[in-house]
Amino acid sequence: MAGYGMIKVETRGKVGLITLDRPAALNALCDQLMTELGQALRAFDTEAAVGAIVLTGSEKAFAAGADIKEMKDRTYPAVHFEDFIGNKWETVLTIKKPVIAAVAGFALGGGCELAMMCDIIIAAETAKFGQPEIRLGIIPGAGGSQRLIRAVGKSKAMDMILTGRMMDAAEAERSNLVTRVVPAESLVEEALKMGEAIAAFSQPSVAMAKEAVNAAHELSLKEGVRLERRLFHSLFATEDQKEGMSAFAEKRKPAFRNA
Ligand code: CO8
Repeated sequence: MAGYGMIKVETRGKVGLITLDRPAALNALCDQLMTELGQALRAFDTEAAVGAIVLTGSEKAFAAGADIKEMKDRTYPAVHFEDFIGNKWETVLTIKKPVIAAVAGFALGGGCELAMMCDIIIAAETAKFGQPEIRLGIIPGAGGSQRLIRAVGKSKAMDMILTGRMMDAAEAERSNLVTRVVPAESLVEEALKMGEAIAAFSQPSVAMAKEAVNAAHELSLKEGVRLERRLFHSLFATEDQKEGMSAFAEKRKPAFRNA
């Protein structure tokens, strides 16, 4: 896939790898970068050979936030009527395949929010998370105030958002913001390994597992369980359910066909 200027895109085995690549601005998430990221995510989502996506940045920064210089002169009517942020920032939420954020260095403001919109966050020991918008006279605008509290609870979310301080990788792991912390040099390989393990399963079941878990953020327990039941039942219409269960009974490895 060619033609991108601020991201790098490659396929490793069954995993799509997107690397944010705007080093001069610590991967600040400007309009062009977010447009390219959305295009790459959508392309991987429709590529049959890809079963999971890893999103990463550089050693120094996953992303240091939305582009402050691009935002600074915007007026209230402009941001309101253009629906600033809007769909472009939320493309990652529409992706059916699992998206793993592999975070090293700064994940601040919109960068932290982008990581939280992914399905799983793996952090390097060097990772630093924060919602420093308060220091700029604004507040998080891409879901940070809502997603951070769901991950780390009210007191710590308030602490992060009201003081604008950063959280290191160890605190992020203790607080359940990330699933695990790994050495910086093996971050991308670990994320790719996780992606490869997920991609080996039947894609319909992976997509439905992702949908069911994410729905827990939005639905009541009763509605969530009802959705889970419907998704669970629907998987009995797939060949892969027959294959997975037959393979277990026959003591062999399943050969999933994503059908
Ligand atoms: N926007 C634009 N440029 C940035 C950003 C940013 N968020 N972060 C860093 N840069 C630029 C710097 O201006 C600098 O450029 P130059 O060399 O031209 O001066 C270059 O990147 C390197 O940065 P520093 O020299 O500052 O590097 P340091 O290692 O000294 O410091 C920090 C690293 C601590 C990460 C520091 O750069 C910093 O504090 N950055 C800003 C962090 C921040 O406030 N992020 C929140 C932004 S607001 C936001 O994300 C709101 C989200 C709302 C939703 C999205 C709506 C679109």
